[in-house]
Amino acid sequence: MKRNEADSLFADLLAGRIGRREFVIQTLALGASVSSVAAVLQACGGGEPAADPNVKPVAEGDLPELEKELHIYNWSDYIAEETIPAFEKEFGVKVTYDVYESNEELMAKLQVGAGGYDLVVPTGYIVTVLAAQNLLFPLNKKYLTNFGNVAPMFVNPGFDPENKFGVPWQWGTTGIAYRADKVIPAPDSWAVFHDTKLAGKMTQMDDMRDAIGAWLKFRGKSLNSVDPADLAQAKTDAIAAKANLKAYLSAPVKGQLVAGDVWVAQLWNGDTAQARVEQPEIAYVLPKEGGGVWTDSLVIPASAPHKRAAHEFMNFILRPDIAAGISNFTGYGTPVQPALDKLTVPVPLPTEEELKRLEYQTDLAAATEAWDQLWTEIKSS
Ligand code: N2P
Repeated sequence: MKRNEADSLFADLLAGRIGRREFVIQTLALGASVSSVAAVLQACGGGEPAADPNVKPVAEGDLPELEKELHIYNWSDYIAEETIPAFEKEFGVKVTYDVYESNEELMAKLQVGAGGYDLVVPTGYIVTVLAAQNLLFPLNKKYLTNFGNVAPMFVNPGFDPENKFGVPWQWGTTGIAYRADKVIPAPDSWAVFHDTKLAGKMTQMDDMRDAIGAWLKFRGKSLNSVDPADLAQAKTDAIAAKANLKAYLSAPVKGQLVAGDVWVAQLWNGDTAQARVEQPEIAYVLPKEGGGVWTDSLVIPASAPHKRAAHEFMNFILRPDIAAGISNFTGYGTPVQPALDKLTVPVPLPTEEELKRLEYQTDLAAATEAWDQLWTEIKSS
């Protein structure tokens, strides 16, 4: 086992930068024995007993009776109009539904304990972060009788082993939306954001992982890189692009693409498909250098007041007809296998060839601070 890395994980644990669970996973990956890791945690005292990642989570005790309320916090434009009313009617539960525009916005709310939410929808790598901070409630699979509908590629994901905390909601990719009637030839590279002829007509996403990640891919690097040289180059590329950007803007850019105020936008495939419904000239491309692929999951905050209703909603959206209804509105892919042939505009699962060009975001762990700093420097440049 490498001593320096273990020491730095230990320092991260003591400083609260990583949780006990993350500490266990990472030190075991470095080759430490289960008993030595347990001894370290015992010496630290406090907290829960360390979870052995090799042991399947045992079901918790029964959940209470179905509560009459449910508070959901989700990304904007990420559900069908009929989903909530149908759930309220069938289960007699009153749903409060709020929206956010980025994982950062969601994290900020959860970390200060605000909101009183029962269900939130973080991207995969954020599930890892929230779980390590003990902010999530482990699912009681007994109440998820429809879990068998989940397509195999979404079962037991790396970011959430054994689906201990999350049920997949939707998956998608991060690429470039553009107005095919105005941008000729069509863009095929992240380099389009360096094209001064399009200055003032372009946006990148208001999300550090996506905005910086694009510039790492542009140089053939991983969008999870923590190498200082890669990040320095990404900063230079990002600042050069920023001179041409109208704004950093995520989902709300759709209106501007439709209106023709923005011609090129870094965006997700589904939000692009939603804009295309209003303006057929809006197209989408995955740049030749590659882009991001992600799965967002429904998870229950540890502090959720209505945990039974949260499980019931999770089980509800795993029904094929409900899942298909959601994807038919959002334009994103469904992780529910028997919903696939019910989509009005098919979003097939990614092929092996596509997956080669795509990369999943992973937790940056101790390097998050360096990325935060870089993003602040880019935005204030
Ligand atoms: C909803 C898009 C959310 C996708 N507008 C981000 N992972």
